[in-house]
Amino acid sequence: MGVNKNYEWPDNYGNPDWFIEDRYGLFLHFGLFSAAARHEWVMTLEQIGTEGYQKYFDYFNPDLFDAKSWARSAKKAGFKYAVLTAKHHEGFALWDTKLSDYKITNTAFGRDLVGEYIEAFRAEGLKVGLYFSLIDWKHPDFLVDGYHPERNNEEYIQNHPGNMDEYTKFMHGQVRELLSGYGKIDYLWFDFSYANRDWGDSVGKGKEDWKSEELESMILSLQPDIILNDRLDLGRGVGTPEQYQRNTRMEKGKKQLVWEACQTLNGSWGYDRDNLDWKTPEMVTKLLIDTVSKGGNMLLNIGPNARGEWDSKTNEIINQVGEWMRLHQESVYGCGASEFFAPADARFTQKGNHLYLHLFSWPYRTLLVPKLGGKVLYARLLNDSSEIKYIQEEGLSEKRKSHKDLNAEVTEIHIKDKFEDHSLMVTLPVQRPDVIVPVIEFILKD
Ligand code: H79
Repeated sequence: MGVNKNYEWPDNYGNPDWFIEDRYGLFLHFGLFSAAARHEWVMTLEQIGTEGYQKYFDYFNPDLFDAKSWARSAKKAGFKYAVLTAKHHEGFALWDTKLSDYKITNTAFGRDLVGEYIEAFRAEGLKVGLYFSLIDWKHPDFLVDGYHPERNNEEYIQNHPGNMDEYTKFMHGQVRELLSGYGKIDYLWFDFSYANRDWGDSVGKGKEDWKSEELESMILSLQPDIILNDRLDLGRGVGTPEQYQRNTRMEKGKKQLVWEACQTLNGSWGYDRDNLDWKTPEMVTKLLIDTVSKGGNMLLNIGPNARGEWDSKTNEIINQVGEWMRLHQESVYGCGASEFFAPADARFTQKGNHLYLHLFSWPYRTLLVPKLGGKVLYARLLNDSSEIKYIQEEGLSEKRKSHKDLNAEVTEIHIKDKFEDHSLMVTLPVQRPDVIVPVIEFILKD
C-alpha cells in the first residue's frame, strides 16, 4: 500500500508517482560561482558584471570532480533523486552546449559535467533532474532588470537594449539540447519567474518573456514523462517553497498538491566558504520529517567546492541524516500526510496501515495519542524493532482484571480521565533511543 495518490496534477505532465514516493532529493548547485565561493548570486550582489566575472571562467578547473563518487555518496545518504544546476543565473553551461562558448568544455576542465553526472547518477539507480535558469546574466540579449549585475552600468544598458525574442530562441535551444542529448531526464527544475517585480526603471519577467507555453510544449514533446516544477509562471507543476517551512499541507479542494520544500544547509546554495550558518543534522532531519508529514518532498541542497568536492561539514551533515535514514527510511519513502492528528512536538507520516510517530522531544514514560484507541494491532520502535506496549480502549477491562501491579493502577487513573476521546496510551522506555529522532511505528487494523 503506497502513498495516497489523490493528487492534483496536470493530465499532460508525466506521472508524478515516483516523485511522491521518493520524498528525499539532492539539490546540487555548481558553477563558476563555486570558485568565487561567496553565494551563487555573487555576480549581481557585488555587481561584478560580465567582464569582471571572466576570471572565474579563466581559472575554472574542478580537477577532483568525480561523478561516480558524488552518485555513491548521494545514494548512501538516502537520496532518491538529484537535481544539478546545468546552468545558473550567471549563464555558464556545465554541458557542451553548441549555442554558446560560455561552457565548461571551453575551460581547463574540458569535460561535459552534465553528461558525466547523468550517467553516474542513473547507474546508482537515482532519478536524474536538471536545474535550468530562465535568467541569464551573460547573454547579450537578456533585457537588463533590477536583478541584473549591470543594472547600474549605463554604458552596458545603452549597448544592450535587450531582445527577448532572440534570447528565448537561445534559451529554448539550450533546453532542447539538454532534453535530446542525454536520454531520459526525470525532472526539469526551472528558476524563476518574477513577473510582479517592479523596480521603477525596469520590471520583472514571466511567462510572456520566457514564452513559457511554447517552451512547455517543446519539453513535453521531447520528454513526455518528465516532471516540471512550477516556476515557468504557468500555475502548474511541483510547488517549490524555497527556504521556508510550510505550516500546513498544500491542498486544492479535496486533492493534495505535489510539492517540494527546497532547503539549504547554510542559507546559500552555491559553495560559500566563510558562511558558517550551518543547520545541525537534527534540524535537517526534522525538516525532512516535517515536510513528509505535510505531504511534501524535501530537496536538500549542497554546494560542492570549485575543485568539485563536497566539503567536510556538508558530508558530516548529510551522512548523519543518512544514518538516521538508514534506520528510519520506512517512515519517509512512500509515506505522506496522515489522517491522524499528532500529539504536541511530534509528527505523523503514514503509508497505508503503517502509521509512524516521530518524537521531536522524548516524553516521560507515557504518551497519549488522540483518536487512535482501538485501532492498533502492534507497535514498535523503528531503530531496533523493539516492541512498544500500549493500552487502548478495547483492552481496558481485560487490563483491569489481569494486572494487579502498581503501574497498572496508576495507568488506570489516567485512563479513566483520558479514554473518552479514544486515545491510545503508549508506554515509552525511560531511555530515549540514541537516534536523532526516534520513531514509533503503529500497525493499524484495516
Ligand atoms: O538557485 C537558488 C537561488 O539562487 C535561486 N533559487 C534557488 C533554488 C533564488 N534564490 N532566491 N531567489 C531565487 C529569489 C531572489 C531572492 C533575492 Fe537575494 C533576495 C535576491 C536578492 C535578495 C537571495 C538573497 C539572493 C540574493 C540574496
